[in-house]
Amino acid sequence: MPLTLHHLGLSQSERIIWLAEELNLAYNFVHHKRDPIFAPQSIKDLHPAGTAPVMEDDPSPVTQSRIVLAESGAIIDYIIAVHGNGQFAPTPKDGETYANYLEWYHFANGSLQPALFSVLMTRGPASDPNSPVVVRTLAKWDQLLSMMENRLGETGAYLAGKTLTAADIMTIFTLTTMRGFCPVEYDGEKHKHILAYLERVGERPAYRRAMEICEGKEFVPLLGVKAEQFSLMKR
Ligand SMILES: N[C@@H](CCC(=O)N[C@@H](CS)C(=O)NCC(=O)O)C(=O)O
Repeated sequence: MPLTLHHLGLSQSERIIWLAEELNLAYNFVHHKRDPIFAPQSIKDLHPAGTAPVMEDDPSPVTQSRIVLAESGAIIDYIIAVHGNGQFAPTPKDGETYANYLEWYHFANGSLQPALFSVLMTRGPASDPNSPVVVRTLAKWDQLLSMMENRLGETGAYLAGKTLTAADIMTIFTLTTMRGFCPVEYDGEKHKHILAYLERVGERPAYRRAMEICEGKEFVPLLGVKAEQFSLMKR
């Protein structure tokens, strides 16, 4: 089995396992435990980025030798192109869906994830909730959620259109597991399309399998209005 997918517990590498399960790929799964909240040496040994996900393809059909990749977007593009027959990545022949796909695919790590990360970095227990930085970062997060809410209201399904694409696979971590690090709530009315979207994703067998592979049977994906902070953040 040439493909090895490295997952760091409770992290954005869940995206890659979800994609592999949607594609029904054969792969080796390696779980790395956080140490205590950051990446352990075993991840740093794989790639200078020192972050998860990391993918190894050995031998890669592209180079006939070992390829090691970090960065969710790069790994997703590689797997879809090399092992996935182009599935979940619309192309120009898909018309408007292609344009929407590109925008939302890049929105995930270009805007949404940095926005919630900024909330995490600025809104600590000791921070003043009225400080301009805290207010601004939360306002940015709210604005991006509204944008996504409108889009999901338009499609009634997924971000690029009626079917799942890699744009959704990139996005869901920020809307779910990331909230275990930085609890933000959704509003049942204001975010009703986002909540319906999370429910839709939560019903996908491949998503459920991926979450169980990544975090174990007991883990409950953070798909609802509220999210409890992970215990590893309360040390
Ligand atoms: N842009 C990168 C971000 C990767 C990243 O920051 N991963 C986090 C997990 S969510 C990580 O490995 N953190 C551990 C650390 O930085 O020590 C990607 O999409 O792969």
